[in-house]
Amino acid sequence: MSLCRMNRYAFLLASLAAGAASAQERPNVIFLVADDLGYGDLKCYGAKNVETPNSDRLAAEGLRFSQCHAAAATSTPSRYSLLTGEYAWRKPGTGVLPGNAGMIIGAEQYTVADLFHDAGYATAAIGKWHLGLGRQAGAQDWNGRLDLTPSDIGFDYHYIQAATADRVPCVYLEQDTVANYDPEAPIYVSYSANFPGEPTGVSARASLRLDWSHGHNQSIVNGIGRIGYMKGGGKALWKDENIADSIAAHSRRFIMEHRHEPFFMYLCTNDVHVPRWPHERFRGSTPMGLRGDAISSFDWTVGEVLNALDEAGVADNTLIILTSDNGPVIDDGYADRAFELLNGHEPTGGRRGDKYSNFEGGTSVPMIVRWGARVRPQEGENPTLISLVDLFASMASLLGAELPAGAAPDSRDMLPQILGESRESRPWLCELGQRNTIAVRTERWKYIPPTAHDGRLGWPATGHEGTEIDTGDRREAQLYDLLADPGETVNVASEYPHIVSELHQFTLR
Ligand code: NG6
Ligand code: CA
Repeated sequence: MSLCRMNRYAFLLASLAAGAASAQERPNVIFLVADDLGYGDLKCYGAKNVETPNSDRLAAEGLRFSQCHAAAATSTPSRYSLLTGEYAWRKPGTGVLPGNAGMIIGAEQYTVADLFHDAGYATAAIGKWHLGLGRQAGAQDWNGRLDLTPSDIGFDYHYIQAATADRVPCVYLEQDTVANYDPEAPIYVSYSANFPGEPTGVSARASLRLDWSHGHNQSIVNGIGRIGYMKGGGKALWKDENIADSIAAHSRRFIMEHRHEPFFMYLCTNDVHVPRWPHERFRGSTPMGLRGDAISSFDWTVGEVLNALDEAGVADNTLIILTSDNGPVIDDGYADRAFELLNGHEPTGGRRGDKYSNFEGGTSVPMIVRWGARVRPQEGENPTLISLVDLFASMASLLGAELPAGAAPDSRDMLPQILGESRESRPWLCELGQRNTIAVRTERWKYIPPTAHDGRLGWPATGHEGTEIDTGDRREAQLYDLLADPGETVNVASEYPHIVSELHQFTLR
């Protein structure tokens, strides 16, 4: 008997034991996960220069958390933790993946999608994936059927981008094969060598419609340089300006098709990751250029989901959790003038550090929760400290399901907090930086252990002072008293050695 099937019985037994309470707690659930959207990027979180009416409406109708953290400051480990309930640093090979990586979640692992699936939900993964595909890196047959996909870890349906929009292959995968496959243009992918005769962002730089500032100069797709090499694709290649529309359309369809049964949708937008190339109708919607316009595009997607729920008549019985996979980055390798055009906007809401960083800006993310009348709207921010790794155990609690032994080891049941019934913070949580350093947060303290390197990653190449990526790594231990010093400016490690040693234990692997 498969683990999934066994768990279905465990679920049924647990539901019987829980009695009537769980019978009603079967809302549809949507995790709406933005990419690289910062804590300060939505208007309801204080963003300047951009209107985000749909996200703001969601917040007004529910809860807006101010101390939610992604488990990592980059996508792959953050998403790995969200779907498995396990900190990514427990598993080697979970750093930012190339587009031809094998899938890093094994079929035998129990995911949050398995949890919903076993509870009788229809499940879907739509949008950015970035957790690898296939059993073996580099061995995928992009012209045939992939042999390890979201289908193997609890998702009934998927329509995904393999990795990121800046990585090849630039096609969608739907139900284990390339969507809209073009037999005239077979797809080949390599992360080591170009295909003979194919132009690159170096050889044909003058032809690019969006120049690169760092990396992103290998294959050219739609006039934009990417990471990695690909050949072919033809009609299956995505058009960057239509990605938000494609993801929204498939999300809408999934909602409509499953409106008469409980569903779980893991909806991951491409916005606001690079290359930022929003549809023309969002262009100029902000004074911030492509990055700001990509936030408008993200918010439009939120609106599409809210409208679809209204049209399907299921809005009141749908629990939506809107968040982001990691903190924001201003220049992430394309010359999109994001820095020059900020016009006073602060993507991290003033928190120190960006995406990649162990400082708070690296993992601080918005979290908005709405669930009809079940979650009573709260004015202002909800300061409960919570990690996205906690969503898994919290959803198990929602469903009254018992997890198989060993599943979601790092996830805590924070359901009362997510529903606004408790404001008890998580006692501590881990924040994984780009260089694999594990920082630790409590309500008051932030601890970053000493590492062998300092924090400069050495890009971008914009030449603007203050825009280098700083991972927060230092050779000495760092301790910040966030209540007195939310900007992490004064290292008080030497004044509080007992706090340092107490928190250091959580950084041991
Ligand atoms: C970096 C890329 C960056 C982005 C990131 C992953 C360069 C210079 N930078 O290596 O553009 O793709 O990886 O982002 O290539 S994430 O949000 O998916 O983790
Ligand atoms: Ca990301």
